[in-house]
Amino acid sequence: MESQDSRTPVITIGLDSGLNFDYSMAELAALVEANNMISVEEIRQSLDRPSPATYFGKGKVQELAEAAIEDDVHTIVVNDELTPSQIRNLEAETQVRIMDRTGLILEIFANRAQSKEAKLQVELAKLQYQLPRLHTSASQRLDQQTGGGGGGFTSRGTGESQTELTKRQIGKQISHVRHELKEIRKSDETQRQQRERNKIPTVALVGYTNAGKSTIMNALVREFGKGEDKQVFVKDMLFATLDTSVRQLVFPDQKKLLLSDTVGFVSKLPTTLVEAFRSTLSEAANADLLLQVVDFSDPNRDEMMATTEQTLKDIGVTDIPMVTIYNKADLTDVDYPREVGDHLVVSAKDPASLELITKVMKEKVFKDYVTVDFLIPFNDGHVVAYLNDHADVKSTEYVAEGTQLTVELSRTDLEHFSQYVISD
Ligand SMILES: Nc1nc2c(ncn2[C@@H]2O[C@H](COP(=O)(O)OP(=O)(O)OP(=O)(O)O)[C@@H](O)[C@H]2O)c(=O)[nH]1
Ligand SMILES: [Mg+2]
Repeated sequence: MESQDSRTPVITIGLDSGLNFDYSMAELAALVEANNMISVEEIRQSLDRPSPATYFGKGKVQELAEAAIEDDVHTIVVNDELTPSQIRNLEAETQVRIMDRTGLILEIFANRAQSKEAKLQVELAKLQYQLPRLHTSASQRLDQQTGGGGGGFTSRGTGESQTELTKRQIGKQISHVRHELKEIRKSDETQRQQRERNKIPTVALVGYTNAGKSTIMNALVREFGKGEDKQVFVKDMLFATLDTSVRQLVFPDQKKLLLSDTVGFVSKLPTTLVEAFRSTLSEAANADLLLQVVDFSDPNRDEMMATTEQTLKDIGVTDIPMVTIYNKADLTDVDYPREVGDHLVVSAKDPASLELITKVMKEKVFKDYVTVDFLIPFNDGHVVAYLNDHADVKSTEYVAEGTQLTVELSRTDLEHFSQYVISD
């Protein structure tokens, strides 16, 4: 028997401004559940433009206040980012806590963050969200003070300097967090530069949250991860992954690439979060190839793809080649695995699908690899050793002048060893 629902009941409400509204409200309900809450009533209003003071129209706010009493809820979740004064006014009218979409996503991220870096990034986003909102609580305090009959000017003065003080404290905290993040990232940056030098191609998994990115990553690492088979966290929930993981894959033909998995997207991802996670997301920005993973079984997959594309644009990723992976095909009745142009239809739980993903990924990433014949004098035996370790040696023959090899290798390696190429 299921014990009593431990989730906090809330009312969800959104303004229907036309575009993708059903999707947006369904997404809000999922976000609410990801935060251990449950929507017991969904209210909608059609308005062309939100009211500057209360976001919703007067009648709707009244309805909301009554619904809160009737449903006995203490929190109302609004499907948009509100201004500080809208939150304050709505709270005054409804007498319950108003949580906007940004506040909700920040709370989920705060609960999910595991690593030090993720925690600091969420902290930074929260502080930046709070900063312009400080005035609200401070002036509220001020109102209360004045209302309590305190001497007008004096308490106003105190209230204001308090706000200033808190703002300064938050400002200090922000620079402190930034500093700590910078320290942590120094080593990341060194690693990235090292990779740049080694010219190992990188592939980044991107896409909507819960699409199956980490599942694909784990499966590929299990197969091709050389001594780096550390698995990443997979769970059927929103924002399971908040940290970027990078793993090296080495294929049987010696070709190597770096695969990275990172935070999933959701529509209207708060700008403070995108800002704070920019460095984590830069793994995608620096990739040679993006694999966009889509939950093919989700009726909202088109909107989810649009969300992913918009978020990529927001973080400045515009011209990286991309392969779309329609995942979770096992939950649909379409055939898989299939390759249709730049699209793959697969299931991360199916070995043949993983083979197809690997094949396509390699074709794209190693497309400028070339096959050449080398003649390497016996004195330069170290070159033969290097090529055997780092390139796909297709044939080896010993002739009078040295070792003759047919090798498939990257252009960087070719430049290195161009002196040994047999020209005909
Ligand atoms: N049936 C089925 N389930 C899948 C498939 N791929 C992933 N899943 C499940 O979907 C859920 C989410 O998978 P994850 O790999 O954590 O998704 P993600 O894209 O990394 O999600 P975030 O880290 O939240 O962005 C898990 O419960 C997986 O087991 C698939 O091809 N078929
Ligand atoms: Mg994940």
